[in-house]
Amino acid sequence: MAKVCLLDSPSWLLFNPLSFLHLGILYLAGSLRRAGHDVRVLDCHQITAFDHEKKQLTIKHELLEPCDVLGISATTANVHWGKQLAKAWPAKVKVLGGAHATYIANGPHEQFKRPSYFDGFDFLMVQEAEESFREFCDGFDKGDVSKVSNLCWFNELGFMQKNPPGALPDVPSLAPPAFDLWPTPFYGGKFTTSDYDGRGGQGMTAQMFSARGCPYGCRFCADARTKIREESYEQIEQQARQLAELGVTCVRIYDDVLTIKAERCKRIADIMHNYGLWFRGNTRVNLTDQGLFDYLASKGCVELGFGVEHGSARMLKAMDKGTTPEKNTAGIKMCQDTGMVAKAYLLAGFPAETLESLDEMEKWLLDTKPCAASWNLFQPYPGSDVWVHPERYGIELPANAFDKFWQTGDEVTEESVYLQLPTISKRDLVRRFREIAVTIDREIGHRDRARTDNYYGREPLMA
Ligand code: B12
Ligand code: SF4
Repeated sequence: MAKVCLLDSPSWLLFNPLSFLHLGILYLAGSLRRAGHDVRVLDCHQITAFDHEKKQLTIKHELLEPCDVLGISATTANVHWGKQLAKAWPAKVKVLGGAHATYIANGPHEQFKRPSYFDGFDFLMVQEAEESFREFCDGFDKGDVSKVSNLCWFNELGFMQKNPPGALPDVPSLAPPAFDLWPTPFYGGKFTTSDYDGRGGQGMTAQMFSARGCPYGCRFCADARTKIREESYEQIEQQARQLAELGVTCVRIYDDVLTIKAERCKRIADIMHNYGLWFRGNTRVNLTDQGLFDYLASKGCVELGFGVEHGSARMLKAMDKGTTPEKNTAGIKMCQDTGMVAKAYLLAGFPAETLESLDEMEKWLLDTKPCAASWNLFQPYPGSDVWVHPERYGIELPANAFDKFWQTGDEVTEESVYLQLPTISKRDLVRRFREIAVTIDREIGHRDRARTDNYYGREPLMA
């Protein structure tokens, strides 16, 4: 059976690597293990270090385990570092999977399907890959991977070749994510808002998924208008049990919209409660429900994150959010009344942004005062409607799309603003972005620091 090493691409600049495991590779590991393959999961932040001044990744070469198949995951924001790791790895065959590979290979823009954007890898694999990657590893053992579904590669002329797509995995029959293979110790704490500023940086909370897909159509999102596919309650319970046994006390349930079915959401809350797990989830303000929120709070839900995005009704319309600033305020208040942390995810710089709309954003924040805010700059990530149809938004995707680092985090500069919008200059956008960040720090106090600030200078805990 193939020896397989799986890991994410490093994200030192993007979020706090001490807080997030990678669920996609743990699902793959669960399926490969069930099929009898010898799987190792690595934490990319244990085998690399980062020089923040020079923005350079250092690889700890002695920790790269030789293997048959190397599987690396990446989003558009961190694929750059994944390529670097792949080039250095002593593996017989190297495969890139995850959001970036999927949305470029399945996307409409031929100019981005270039070998140089994927160098270091022998193959790309698109879509959810529990079954196709298992097929790939089986094929490796038999010496033939040529028929594996969802597989892509470049021919000698540099053109992308693609095998036919496979069906999406049947979620209710999937093996559970192999949480026990995750090498970094978990953090046993509640991880509430106050932890953003300190303890949150000191260890892993865990993530779970109870369902994949989202029926909504937000135009900046790669998951928009996808079918919901649910795990069974038994599967969810299996995940909760495994996490509790590993000493986890708080879990982020990363379903796109956790509260989409109120009764199901209550059953999930019961399961978490029965295993002594605090949890957090994400929702939308069109799904606010006092009874549900009270129930969640009583069962140990410590935080709900709302995709608020903006304080301007015009901008919410441009994003096709289907919400209004007033509804956003009402949803946040309802959540706050239960004692749960109400976090607002916010997005600046979407096409049609103006100085006036940024003023509205700031005013909304000051009037509403969510408990915490995740303050982000829009980038047209592959998979989103803006990426697929830039012309509809009056923008152009620059030809050198991936020569630039795609994630800005707290370090928003004119350099890091990827798009030139016709409605606001880069200079004004950056200036107001920074000013509003200061407003959030001053008036709300909890910008989502689970990302960068906490971990500078710290090494991940070693198992
Ligand atoms: C949880 C999450 C996060 C977390 C944790 C990230 C992490 N370490 O996993 C946090 C909050 C840190 C985060 C940050 C960001 N995220 Co995020 N995130 C998600 C989210 C909601 C869930 C990911 C997940 O666990 N999915 C469940 C598992 C089962 O699916 P999966 O990871 O995709 O894995 C499957 C397949 O992709 C494939 N696969 C994955 N890896 C591999 C590897 C191999 C070898 C193979 C063969 C297959 C394969 O098989 C897996 C099993 O089916 C997704 C949206 C979503 N619904 O998936 C966005 C998503 C991945 N994030 C996205 C973005 C844009 C970001 C940020 C850039 C946001 C920002 N501005 O800061 C950062 C960058 C992070 C980074 N690592 O680069 C986009 C990516 C779009 C793109 N083109 O790359 C997504 C798709 C959101 C969206 N709908 O637009 N994110
Ligand atoms: S942003 Fe959230 S609600 Fe909107 S389409 Fe994406 S996952 Fe669905």
